[in-house]
Amino acid sequence: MFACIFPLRTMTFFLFTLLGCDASLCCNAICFAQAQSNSRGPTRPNIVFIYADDLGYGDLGAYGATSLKTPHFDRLAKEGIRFTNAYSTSATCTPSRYALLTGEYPWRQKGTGIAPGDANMIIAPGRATLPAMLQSVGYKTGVVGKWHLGLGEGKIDWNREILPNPNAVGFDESMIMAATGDRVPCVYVRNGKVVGLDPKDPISVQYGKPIDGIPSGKENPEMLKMKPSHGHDQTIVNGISRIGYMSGGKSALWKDEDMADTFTQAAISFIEDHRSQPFFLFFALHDPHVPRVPHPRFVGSTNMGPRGDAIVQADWSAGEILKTLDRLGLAENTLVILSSDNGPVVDDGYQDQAVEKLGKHLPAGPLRGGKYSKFEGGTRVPFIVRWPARVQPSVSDAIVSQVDLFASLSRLTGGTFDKSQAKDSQDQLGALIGDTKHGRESVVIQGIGTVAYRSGKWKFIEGSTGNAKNPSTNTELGNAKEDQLFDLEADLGEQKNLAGTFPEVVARLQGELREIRGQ
Ligand code: NG6
Ligand code: CA
Repeated sequence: MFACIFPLRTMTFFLFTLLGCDASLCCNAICFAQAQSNSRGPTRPNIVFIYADDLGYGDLGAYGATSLKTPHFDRLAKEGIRFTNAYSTSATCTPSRYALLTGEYPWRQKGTGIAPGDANMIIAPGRATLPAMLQSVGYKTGVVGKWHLGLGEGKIDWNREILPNPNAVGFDESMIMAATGDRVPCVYVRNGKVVGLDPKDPISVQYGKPIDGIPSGKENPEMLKMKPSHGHDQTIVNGISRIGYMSGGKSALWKDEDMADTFTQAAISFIEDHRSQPFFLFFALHDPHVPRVPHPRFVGSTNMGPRGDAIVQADWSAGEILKTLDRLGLAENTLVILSSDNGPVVDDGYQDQAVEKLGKHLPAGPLRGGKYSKFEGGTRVPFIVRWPARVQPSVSDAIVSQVDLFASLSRLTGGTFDKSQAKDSQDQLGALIGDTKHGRESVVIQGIGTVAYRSGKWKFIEGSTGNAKNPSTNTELGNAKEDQLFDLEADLGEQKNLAGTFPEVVARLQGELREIRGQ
């Protein structure tokens, strides 16, 4: 299939070059042309980004887990590059996704915190995005799964086409849930329209105020098959109470047990439909986010209860994608990236035995903290890159951030982007495909709201008045009154605060961070 596409593309690039173009486009064209002549085969790969939700650094066999088996994730690691110093920008979902798609650190923009289920589109249509950049160089782009970046404008009418939706920010196709599994509305939205909606049973959604006559976890706990441990006591859907209130839409409500099957099938269909052209699939799994309700065939696949079983289900979803690429003969020239939007959490609001059955398993592996945290467990995430046609299997300690995918994939595919918009995205293509073991010099990471900074081996967390622990999830948030400085090479678990011993390093990192933040 690439045989007929590449010559045409190459000609287009040379034409651009002849006619004159801006410096970055020329560079991209030249880089692309160089890549074209690489004897190792075609270079403009399909791209599949598999984004698990709340999957921790220690949750995969390839990263040391022994209490559960993740053969498909491990296969990716064996056939690709396993990164040990890769970061999501943030320790929660919405900001990490914002950064991934826009190439901008989320804390630069208001309104990028955890979005409610009725939030409006956070990424403005027309803004430079990773999928729009890929679209502009001929990729077919699709998002399947968890969106959590808002929809529509003003009060959303879930009974009509919702505009704007992901299709307005660079995706040709979208099959999503609006926010999270634990937030209403509990329906799928395909290309802006609620799937399976009966117009005679319209959907109403509201946050803050209950809807009269609709059962809630708070008022009707006897109706629940899984009880909340904190929060999550509002409208009941499928025997599980959620955050927010909704009524109507009975025929459109999802069944949590079938969600992984539904999304995985949609992802497979996208690949099948676009097998003969370059495509970009953003496959955003819901697992293992709460509520953890895996399909019955995965129940009991670990001794860890629903959290472990949901991880095995996530691994299965990834495996189905790999199988599809193999079946269609696309594996060789498809760049598959696996990562997670933030670190792990054990009790995130439901009584699902995650704490009781954790046993010896360490969801964040050797790292301190987890989801919501400025310690490494919050944002240092699994990150694997497989591209058989180009990438040699290895382990890389290069520092990379998900915010870098925009610039890096732009160089890879010959696309251009507005550096003033994607201002934090660094071209780390060399590190990502294993040409160098050297990545970023430094990276800013975000806990809940506030940020921390890593430069080389040093990690700096500025003193603050924030809570040391999230009392509900029991996560250490990384906050302390005094400044904290850790040597991550000697002390990966961030136990020994060296701020008093190396005040000059604290001062340097503080200055660098201020500069990056533009203060
Ligand atoms: C929190 C929820 C948590 C989860 C999180 C978002 C409560 C008490 N906790 O507010 O359960 O939904 O938001 O997670 O409501 S994320 O991975 O999408 O960022
Ligand atoms: Ca998440």
